[in-house]
Amino acid sequence: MKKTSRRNFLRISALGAGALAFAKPGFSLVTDALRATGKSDDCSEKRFPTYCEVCFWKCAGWTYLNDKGEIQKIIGNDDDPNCNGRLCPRGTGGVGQYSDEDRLKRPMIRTGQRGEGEFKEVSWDEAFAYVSDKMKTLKEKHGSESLALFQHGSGGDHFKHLVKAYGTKNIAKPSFAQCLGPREVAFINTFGAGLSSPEPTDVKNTNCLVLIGNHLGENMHNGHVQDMSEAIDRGATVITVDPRFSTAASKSKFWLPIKPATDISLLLAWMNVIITEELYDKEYVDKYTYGFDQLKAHLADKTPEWAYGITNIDPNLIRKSAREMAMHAPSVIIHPGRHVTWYGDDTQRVRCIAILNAILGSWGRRGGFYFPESLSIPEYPSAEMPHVKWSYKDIDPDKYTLSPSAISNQLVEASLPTAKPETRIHGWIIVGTNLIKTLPDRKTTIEAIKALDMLVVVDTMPVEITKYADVIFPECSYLERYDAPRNSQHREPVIALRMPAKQPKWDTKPAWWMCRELGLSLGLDNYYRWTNYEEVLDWQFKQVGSSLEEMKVLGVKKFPRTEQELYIPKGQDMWFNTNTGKIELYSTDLEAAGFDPLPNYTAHEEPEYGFYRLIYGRAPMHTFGRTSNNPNLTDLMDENSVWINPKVAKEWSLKSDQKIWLKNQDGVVSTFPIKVRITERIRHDSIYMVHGFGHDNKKLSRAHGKGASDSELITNVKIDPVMGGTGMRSNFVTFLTEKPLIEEAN
Ligand SMILES: Nc1nc2c(c(=O)[nH]1)N[C@H]1C(S)=C(S)[C@@H](COP(=O)(O)OP(=O)(O)OC[C@H]3O[C@@H](n4cnc5c(=O)[nH]c(N)nc54)[C@H](O)[C@@H]3O)O[C@H]1N2
Ligand SMILES: Nc1nc2c(c(=O)[nH]1)N[C@H]1C(S)=C(S)[C@@H](COP(=O)(O)OP(=O)(O)OC[C@H]3O[C@@H](n4cnc5c(=O)[nH]c(N)nc54)[C@H](O)[C@@H]3O)O[C@H]1N2
Ligand code: SF4
Ligand SMILES: [Mo]
Repeated sequence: MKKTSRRNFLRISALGAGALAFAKPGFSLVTDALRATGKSDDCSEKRFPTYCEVCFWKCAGWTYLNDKGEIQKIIGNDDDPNCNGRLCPRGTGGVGQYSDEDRLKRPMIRTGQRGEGEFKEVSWDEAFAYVSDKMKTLKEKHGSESLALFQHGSGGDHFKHLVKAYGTKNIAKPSFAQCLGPREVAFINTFGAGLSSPEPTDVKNTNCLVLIGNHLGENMHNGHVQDMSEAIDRGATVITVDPRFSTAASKSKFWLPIKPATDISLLLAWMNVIITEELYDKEYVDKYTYGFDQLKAHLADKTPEWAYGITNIDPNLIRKSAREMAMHAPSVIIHPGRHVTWYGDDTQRVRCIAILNAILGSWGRRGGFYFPESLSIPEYPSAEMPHVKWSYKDIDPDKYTLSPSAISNQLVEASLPTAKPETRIHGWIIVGTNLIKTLPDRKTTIEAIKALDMLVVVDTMPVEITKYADVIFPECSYLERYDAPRNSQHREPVIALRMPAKQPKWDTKPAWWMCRELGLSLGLDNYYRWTNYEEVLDWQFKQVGSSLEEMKVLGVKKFPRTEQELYIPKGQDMWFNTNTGKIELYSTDLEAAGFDPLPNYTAHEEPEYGFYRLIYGRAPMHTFGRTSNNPNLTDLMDENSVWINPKVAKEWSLKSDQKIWLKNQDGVVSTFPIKVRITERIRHDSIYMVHGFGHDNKKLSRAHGKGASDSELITNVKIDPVMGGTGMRSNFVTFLTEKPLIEEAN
């Protein structure tokens, strides 16, 4: 990157970051910063379409080369509704994912023990020979089903095809059971439809946005942050429920600093107010919903006074905020959140959110939720996938029957030596997910890894999980490769192309290439009836009325809607994909599966004296651990800090910027110290830190040892009985002001 443009980038993005985190008035600063980062002032350079891989919002953009043929910048594609031509600071900093000198450079085979991080560099041929040999043995010894794929991000699509062709359906993403799984299950069991991504929340048109532990603005879901900023500018109300005074809270009419783990009680009380004061949408409820009478009876005693004792929220504030959302209905969004695996009763909490939206009539209404559409892009022709003898559904057939996806933590448990032999997993391929930091209960993950016959890791960086790999496949960055078409659901269907702007550096390769080569060496030729991925893309684009050539010029293409209206037309009869054909306030499926058909509040564990609840979240300039070594983004934020309430800091005589260690309820001590940030913005019973720091791979020259890892302190996991997700917020920490003895740590 040229010096001048790098300086420019830093100036602009620093403004973005500052505005996001700290600015008081004028949320539009955020928009300005985004606008500034995305501005193209010179179109003479060569540009190549891409979509961003820095987070899962997948904004479409252009990678620009300068006169010397070097990557100069990435800017948003004006036609993309995910970003409206403006990338967030992380997306602009995506160049750093390419330029990072610490990247994995060549295939490697392990020489030391798993976890030690000792490897030798090998050729791709050697790496493929090694892995195909292991995969053949695995199949002979335990069956192809004993292979599991853990994947997140674009590379996962290519590996999914490969492992299905090999003969397994044990494929999981941490973005289900560690992220949005409970939300999808709750919405499917209420409205007959999940939300997926980008969520069809009509933020652009809303008059009232209610954020419950969903910190849009720090959670930088680009298009929605822009929409929220504009909504605030035109006077929309924001209501935030968060034990922390988040950026969103600072823009809110009402901030409800809830006692953590008590949200269900608040949600029930809100519904109690809305029903007893008859503020709900009667016509909508009568016409479209099932179970209103049961709901009303269920809520009769869930008064704001009852909730006050549980949540610490003043009953008047509960009433006022409930009336406010009802006043704007149906142009109101009780936001379903995204990372919702908190306390183990998460499906039921999100059910409360779904029901509240339903009684306010916001589902299928302008300013509430719209009905998104996407294209159906056919798969490139290949042989039929082989039949599998068992899949993740057979691991524990009576459990999690309402879960639509594989559960990563369940696959980990099925890999333990104590697992049932009929459904035991013996080999893993991991693509684009750093399981050591991503899954809670690290001990179990490592125990499972140690028992595997094979572990292949496909990544771009030397991270925690790569240290455990038998073989590492170094993937090139997203700016150096083709991937599958991005097929986003939106107000209208929209597709985007990612193509390389540069040849892959060193000996790195795209995932599609790895999969084809490995597939051929496994004899799976019939699943790879093409030689170059361009053929696949061109064929796929042609099926939907475009072509690779056209997409190289456009980057993004929109298509007309064909299925239904964006919102429910007034008075129209509707059929919802549930047992009753109605929006189920009372869930017949949950009842049949033995769960509460209407959500109930149950109390959760509390911290012991001297301990504080560990809560975590996002910083606007980073995505989890995947950017913590990015040279552009570490310039903006290179470590996390621990937010501590002044009262607590005083009790412990802690000073700002002092480095301390955190120790959890099970005696686990953070490997690295973390800086103290004393702030009123966090409740006295909790501490807060940004997830993704505290890397322990020494090969990360910028990120190693910077800040602390929340993940290693999350040892108490609350499994959601409905869908198997991992509740991660029932962990408590205390402070150590001196470096603990090694024996004491972990
Ligand atoms: N403690 C704690 N745990 C959490 C969360 C939390 O907030 N706190 N959040 C949860 C949520 S919401 C989610 S969605 C998951 C996310 O979990 P992950 O997706 O595992 O998140 P990352 O830590 O970003 O790990 C991504 C890995 O992909 C690699 N990578 C980046 N780009 C590429 C690429 O182009 N190709 C390949 N092959 N690899 C690439 C990175 O180097 C990194 O090792 O984590 C969950 N786990
Ligand atoms: N910049 C940036 N943006 C991102 C990501 C990123 O890594 N970086 N990751 C993306 C991904 S994959 C996801 S899933 C989303 C996640 O984004 P969100 O869905 O917003 O989830 P979290 O980041 O977990 O949100 C944490 C918030 O919940 C609050 N909280 C903690 N405990 C409680 C509680 O008991 N009750 C309530 N009401 N609030 C509580 C915390 O104080 C914090 O403000 O962000 C996405 N956007
Ligand atoms: S929100 Fe930011 S990081 Fe995520 S895809 Fe868009 S530009 Fe990239
Ligand atoms: Mo997530």
